[in-house]
Amino acid sequence: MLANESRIAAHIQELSKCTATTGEGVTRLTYSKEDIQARDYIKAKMKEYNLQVYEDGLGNIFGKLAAKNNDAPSVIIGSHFDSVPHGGAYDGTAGVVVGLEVAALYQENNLKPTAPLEIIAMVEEEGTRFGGGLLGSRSIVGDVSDEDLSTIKDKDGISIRAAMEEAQLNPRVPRKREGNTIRAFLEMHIEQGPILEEKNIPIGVVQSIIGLMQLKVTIQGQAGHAGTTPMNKRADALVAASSIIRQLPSLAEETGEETVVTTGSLQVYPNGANVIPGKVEFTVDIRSGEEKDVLHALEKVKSTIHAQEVAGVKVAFEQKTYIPPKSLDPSIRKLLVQKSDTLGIPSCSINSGAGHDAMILSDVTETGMVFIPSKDGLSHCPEEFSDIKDIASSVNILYEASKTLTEEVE
Ligand code: HGY
Ligand code: MN
Ligand code: MN
Repeated sequence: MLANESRIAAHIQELSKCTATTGEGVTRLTYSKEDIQARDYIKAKMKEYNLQVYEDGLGNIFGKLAAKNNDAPSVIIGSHFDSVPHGGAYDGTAGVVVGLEVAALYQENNLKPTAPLEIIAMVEEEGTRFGGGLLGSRSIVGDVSDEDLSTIKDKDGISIRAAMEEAQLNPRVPRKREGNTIRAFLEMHIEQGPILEEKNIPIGVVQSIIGLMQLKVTIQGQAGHAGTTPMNKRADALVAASSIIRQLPSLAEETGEETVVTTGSLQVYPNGANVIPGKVEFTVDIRSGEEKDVLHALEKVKSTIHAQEVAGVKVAFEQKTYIPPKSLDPSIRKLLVQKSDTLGIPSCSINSGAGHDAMILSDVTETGMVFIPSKDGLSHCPEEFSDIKDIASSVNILYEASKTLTEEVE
């Protein structure tokens, strides 16, 4: 029995309705009304597929299929279900749907694995609400402390703990999973770039994931009247910020061809048309396949920022995230290629320019990722699209790989 394309399409369709911006892409912030809508759907489907459902101390959803040896380390399949603002219907969601469909295939084929299969839907991978990103997977490996639940807050000053309680989730439940309780983690994700489509290959088996650094920069100037303040008496925070930002593209090019630097978010305070900006906050996202290039670019960004500290302008920055480049497990990669070949599905090796939960979980367990093509290489926008046929192919590969891994119990 192979993946059921209409069931997959229905999951994608139903989850795409869980958005705060209907008609303008998917906006699903962690613990929001839309998160709860999607969460309820995912939990209902997990129960339908005979999974025992629980939510951990950050709100990650797990669905566990009972096994002959229920205490053996689990094979975990899944991804994240939060989104960027006005994102697409496939980023993260498609990987959760793949997990659900693998569970449905176990049920349809009356399979009781020797070691457990767990399906996972993780929160806050994008960092859209609480900043930084990859929070759900970082929590699973033990990187999120009780204090973080109180100190990490969204732009309205609501802490993770308060937001969880508001969403009827329990922050007192354990968050960390010991690595020895996980046999392997498998994640399907859309490529979010043009390579597979250009090569006309339906499956990319991920070799490595780019290193990423995210900074939050604060420029403090002096607010003032736009009309009465002479130009030589201003400490304009937005002029300083824009001087930094316009230098970032050449700074990336100088560092190396794989290095990319992006400012994606910027807030101006007090944000009045007739007020000289007193303060500006913006992000700087630095990525490269080589750790030395990420660190080199960081140093250049820091000196570019400090160079703006003149005439009453003060600068500060906070490192929100740093994850070095990660290579994924060669034995899992080999298994995924083998299963693709056996199923007659063309595949190629690919490196990821996007960050993924897999890069965090690869610190504690053997981890593998497969990509499927993104139409026109687009992602993080409403136009994001991937073919159900390619999602179904990835299900069949992960289903076969999971069956092998759950039977390899010592
Ligand atoms: O930013 C990323 O690469 C991922 O989409 N969170
Ligand atoms: Mn994303
Ligand atoms: Mn993603």
